[in-house]
Amino acid sequence: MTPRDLRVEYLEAPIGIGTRHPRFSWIVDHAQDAHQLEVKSAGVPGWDTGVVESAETSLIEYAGEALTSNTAYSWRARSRSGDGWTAWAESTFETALMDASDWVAAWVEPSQQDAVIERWSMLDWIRGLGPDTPPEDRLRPPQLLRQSFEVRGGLTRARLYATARGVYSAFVNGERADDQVLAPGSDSYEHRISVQSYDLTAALAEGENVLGIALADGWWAGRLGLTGSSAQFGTRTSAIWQLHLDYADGSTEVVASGADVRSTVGPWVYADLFVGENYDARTVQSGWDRPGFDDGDWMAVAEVSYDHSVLRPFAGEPIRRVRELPALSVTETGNGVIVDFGQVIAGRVRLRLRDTVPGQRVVIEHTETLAADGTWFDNIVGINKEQTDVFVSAGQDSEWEPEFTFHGFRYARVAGLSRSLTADDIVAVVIASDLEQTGGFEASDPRLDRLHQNVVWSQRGNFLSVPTDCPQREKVGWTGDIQAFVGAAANNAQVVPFLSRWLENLRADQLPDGRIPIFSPRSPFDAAAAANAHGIGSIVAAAGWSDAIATVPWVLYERSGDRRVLEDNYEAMIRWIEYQATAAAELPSSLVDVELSDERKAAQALLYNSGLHFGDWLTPSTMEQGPLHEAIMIAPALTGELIAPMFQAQTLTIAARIATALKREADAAALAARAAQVREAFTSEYVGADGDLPVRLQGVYVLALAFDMVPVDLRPTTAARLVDLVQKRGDRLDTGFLSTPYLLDVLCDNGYPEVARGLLWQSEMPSWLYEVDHGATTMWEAWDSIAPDGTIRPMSLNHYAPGSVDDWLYRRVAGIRSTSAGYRTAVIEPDFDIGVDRVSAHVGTPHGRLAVEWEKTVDAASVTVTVPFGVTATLRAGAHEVALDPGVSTHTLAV
Ligand code: RAM
Repeated sequence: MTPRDLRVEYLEAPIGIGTRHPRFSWIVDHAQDAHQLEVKSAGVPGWDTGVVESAETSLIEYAGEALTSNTAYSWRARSRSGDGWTAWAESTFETALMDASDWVAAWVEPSQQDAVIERWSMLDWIRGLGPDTPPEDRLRPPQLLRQSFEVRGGLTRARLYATARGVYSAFVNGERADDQVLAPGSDSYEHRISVQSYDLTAALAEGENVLGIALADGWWAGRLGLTGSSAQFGTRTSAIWQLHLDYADGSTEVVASGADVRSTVGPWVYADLFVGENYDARTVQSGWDRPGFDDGDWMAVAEVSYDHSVLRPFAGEPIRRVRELPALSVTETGNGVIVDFGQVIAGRVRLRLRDTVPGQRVVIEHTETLAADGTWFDNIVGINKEQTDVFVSAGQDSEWEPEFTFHGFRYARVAGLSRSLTADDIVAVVIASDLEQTGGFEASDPRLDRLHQNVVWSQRGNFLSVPTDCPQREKVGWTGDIQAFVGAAANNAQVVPFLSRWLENLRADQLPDGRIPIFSPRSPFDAAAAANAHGIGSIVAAAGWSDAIATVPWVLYERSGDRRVLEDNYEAMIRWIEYQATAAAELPSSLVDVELSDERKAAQALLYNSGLHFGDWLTPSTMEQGPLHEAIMIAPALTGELIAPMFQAQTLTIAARIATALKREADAAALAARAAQVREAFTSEYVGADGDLPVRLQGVYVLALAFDMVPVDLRPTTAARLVDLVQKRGDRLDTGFLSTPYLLDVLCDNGYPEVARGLLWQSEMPSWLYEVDHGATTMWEAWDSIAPDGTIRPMSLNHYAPGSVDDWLYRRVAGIRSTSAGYRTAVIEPDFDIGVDRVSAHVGTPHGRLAVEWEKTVDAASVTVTVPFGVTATLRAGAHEVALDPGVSTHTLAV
């Protein structure tokens, strides 16, 4: 059997890769003892590894002659086992424009652009301020850009490289250039802008051809973040592209954006990621992106001399329409038609319009939940959070879907139609970064299945260009959220390319003093806003948020074995560590007026425990105390001082492990020694002789145990105190963003698996199944986003962070655990006492799918495991251990 699933940088036959050292992977269905790999391109000396005596099939790094830009390569691999060599398996890849010097094109800027600057502060948001004019008076229309060019006969290959300061869609000769949406995605545009690659060979014809670009504000100039301020990166949109044409006679041509490009305003009144889109079909100029169209009354563009060095070939999967959901119900109200799609998503609707008259205005609003009585309710408050689309009809039957916006919603309300809407007239279009879904979890309990599905949906809704907090209120790449969720995310999908690209942004956003910001991309506007704010708005870096620079790479490495993700982020995490060490000199506010012994001073000087942090954000019991904007400040105040040094120690430990993996032994030893010092200082300052901690909140105990902040001999009493806290809350959790990922593991690891199981099955608020029982279809931001009496908090219903429990379902309930990087070794250790009869789950490993299915009867359990070649797995149940052979095997165990 030949190698299968050939990948370059995780992708099948990618075009437009940007690395000079791509890695090659494949999967084999035998025990490989050697491999051989060849890479070739016309006219370039190839690379042949020769016979390599190695079982490795994953991420084998290219080490041939330097790859050149805009070049097609073919490669092949074969694998040897006891049965001899396989046949060769073949695939291809292509490079993008890898160097700034490859760019001859100019950035082109449509001239008719009124600057739209709306600046709001967090205080404005809290005070309920906002614009007092309608969006059509404040927002501006997207632009169309058009370039006509000639193609000769004998074209063999055409590749377009394009991007924008804004969001754009590319069209060729009247068709879309491909199926991606909202390109180039969100980036830290000051430092890097992703360039998309398109194969246009089949789309071009001999003679005149036309390239069209529709260009809107997007993340560059549109409204964004908590405050809904606009123009956070820049005020004017622009685009750049370069089309490379190869002919059969060996000649090449380049069509580049420049002064010959024409522009005009498009058929949109406005389009904004937050407010929504307003499209006036009466102003469509049909044929604008085809040859023969007269653009005589369009305007000349301006060339802008931006630096080409920010241009980076896009890596990973673009945003696409990943699925469509039918309407489950359509209900006429006196005030529009409410459509229920049955699922909270990120996306928009596609609507069929009939019997309209010219100028008829159809308005589509979006929300995640209705009020308890079924009436329309907007759960997202804030400035510019309208999530409302408008279609103005030209009087023709048509189908319409917005182009440059997306919303977080389950329900749409449509008003302004001339005939009643049927379910056939409308679908919800889900958009997301189109990651390969590699995992799955199912149990014989529908509530657990729903919980898992809710996590998957929140992951889908928030893996949209960058990992975001929520797809309707902020759409921001909060570091703490992904820090908490990365483990779960990595089971469900192939997240390495997506998160590696985001980490590149995060590193670009690192401050010169080493601080890793609380979200990325971070704009110049964000930096200025933090500098001018007081209190929570002034936070730039924070414990548990900034630590994403260590946690995310480490978890990715654990699951994928990808060392590059460690190498790339190592220096940045060390700089963050050094920042913490320097900031440790400052005393926490609780100690500034306290007389300290020399010993205590020395201990305090090691601890990063000053400054403002989000702490164990949204801890349930703290949220019960007062109005929302006051309640959210309680956990930061109570837990910041304790939690910051805990993350400091944990990040040092993770960095030490990373240094070991990178064979930086001296660093590893130094980092581990510093971690030990921090832990010792923490113990002497905060851990009582009886294992008690100064703040009696579950999350503080959970993190202290998870991060080894408590000396071994005190662990049992600390754990007992945690259990006591759980019981005092009526066997319910009381953990915030940072501690929830560790809660159930800590209980299991300290001898309280039955308490962990009880929390999983708890159905009273706050609990995971409370949400499920109350109709949740995604994970909620707060455990009480919808209270038992139906009261809805103005909070998001689509935040993946509390869905970190999904990782526990895979690791502890199904029992699949990677025990060395990239599942080289794995343990299968199901929890037969979890309270269900049957579980099946699988994850994608670098070696193929690792799956487990178990079923329990009264006193026995039957476990079927599918182990790919390349994974050495052990089945464990209590004291019982079985070494698993590759392939499928079934085991009956007494339990
Ligand atoms: C909220 C975000 C996010 C969280 C920050 C601290 O507004 O939604 O989830 O990380 O605040």
